[in-house]
Amino acid sequence: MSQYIDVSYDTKIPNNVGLSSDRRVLKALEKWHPGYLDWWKGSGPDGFLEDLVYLRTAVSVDPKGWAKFGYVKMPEYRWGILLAPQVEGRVIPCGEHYGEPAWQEVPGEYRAMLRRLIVIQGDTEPASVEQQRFLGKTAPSLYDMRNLFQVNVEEGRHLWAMVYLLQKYFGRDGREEADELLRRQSGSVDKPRMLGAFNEETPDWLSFFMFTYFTDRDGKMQLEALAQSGFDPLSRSCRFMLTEEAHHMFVGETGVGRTIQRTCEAMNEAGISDPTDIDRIRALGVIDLPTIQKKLNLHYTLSLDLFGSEVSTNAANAFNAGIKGRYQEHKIDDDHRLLDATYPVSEFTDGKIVIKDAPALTAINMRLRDDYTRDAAGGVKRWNTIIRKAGIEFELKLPHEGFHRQIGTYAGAPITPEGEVISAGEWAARRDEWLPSKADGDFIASLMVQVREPGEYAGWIAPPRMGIDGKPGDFEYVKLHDA
Ligand code: BYC
Ligand code: FE
Ligand code: FE
Repeated sequence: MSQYIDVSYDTKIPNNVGLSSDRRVLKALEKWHPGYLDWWKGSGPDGFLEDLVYLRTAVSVDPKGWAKFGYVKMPEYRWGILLAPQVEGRVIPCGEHYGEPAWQEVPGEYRAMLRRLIVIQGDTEPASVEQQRFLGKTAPSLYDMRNLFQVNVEEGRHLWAMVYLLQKYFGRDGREEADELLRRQSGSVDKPRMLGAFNEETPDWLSFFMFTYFTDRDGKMQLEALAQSGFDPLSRSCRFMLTEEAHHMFVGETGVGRTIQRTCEAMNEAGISDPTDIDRIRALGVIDLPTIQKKLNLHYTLSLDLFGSEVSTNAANAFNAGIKGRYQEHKIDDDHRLLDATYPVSEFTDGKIVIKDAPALTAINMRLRDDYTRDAAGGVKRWNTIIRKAGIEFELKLPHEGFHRQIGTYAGAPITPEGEVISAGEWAARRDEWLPSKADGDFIASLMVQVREPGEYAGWIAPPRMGIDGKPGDFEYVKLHDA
């Protein structure tokens, strides 16, 4: 089979999968496309259909130089089907088929499991766009607005990636699932999105940055695990999606970092050294560090829930089938079958937190979550460096894994961010110490105003250190049609 590196533009849908000679799938995608555009117009960025946005579009799947930048109206963005190049001689990296050639077609016995994972992955992508629908109206700069829209069009492309797999490999029920992906809606009562965190609101820009830092990072970990799939088309899709994911987490990390930076600067300018002097700090028009910690607590814990239960037969089955691997499976030095191995898992029983050894095969979710927590800790360290350099005494922390959980062993357990088990009554009474309250939300909302002069930034956030694509500070990242 030939390798497709460059993207072909000979059909309406850019691709490197030879779509022009695959009439059946091309027709299915062309049939799905208008519904996608309707969804984008009705559920995507609200009020920005006519504006020119400086976006990158993939023109190659070569890790060097795959992107081209230019002004595009979002509904005209060229969403494409892009797979990372096929690896010659790739084998199934885990489970009972370990070492057998990777599947190029759906293995019949795992069809339902595979379809379910692809549908769940696909469901999160449009969900995040829906959650972020109204943020353009309060963008703190054109630079940030552009980054939001870049993330949005790429999540749209991730939906295309999963829809392609469904339509190409799953026939009629794949096409039905592809249609359903446009019917569910984030936060809907009748037809909600499938996973908890994707039905929550992203009400303001600090939430957006926390979401892209913490929840897109769940995306990264899940994509890493699916990139290890023995079903090669899924592996190749996810490998390419990961190259885009890096930018989403960059937006999150730098967004939170710039928010912290501005708060620290404002405190220093005003001679306030106590980070808990919240009223005086808020009067400066910046977000106090304790409130930033609360937002962190919320988005981190919602994201932990996305890993499923610590002990899971679903996860064991997927691993054993060779459908979903572990993070960096190929770098792990073990038998890749986990026949006798154990892994420490947390358990909340009789009001106590205990760590037990469980069969490693059933602890796949817990292990991926642990990898996630390590990965997420890096940025928190860098945020703390910003605070320390400003000479302010405050440290952001990832809360305990048992705090504010809705899935798994800790679901509903009254545990503090420090990991202390308390009574349910005390937890409820102290909730607002740890998670954003209505008043916190109202305050943050009061700072959210759209800034649309090139090179200018809202008062609560510092400018970025560098532009996108090497552009100067006053670059007009979005040309607003009503400007
Ligand atoms: N909410 O055995 P269990 C991204 C369900 S993010 C609601 O504990 P399993 C992105 C579960 O479905 C990455 N339900 O867990 C980020 C099951 O229900 P059924 C998305 C939940 O199955 C930002 C039952 O509980 N990709 O890409 O091992 C922007 C028992 O499940 C939740 C993936 O997630 C929850 N949080 O693991 C844009 C990868 N958790 O089937 C995009 C594909 C569990 O018994 N998905 N349940 O009715 C998976 O690998 C797995 O489905 C999960 C759950 C890891 C999500
Ligand atoms: Fe995505
Ligand atoms: Fe993402």
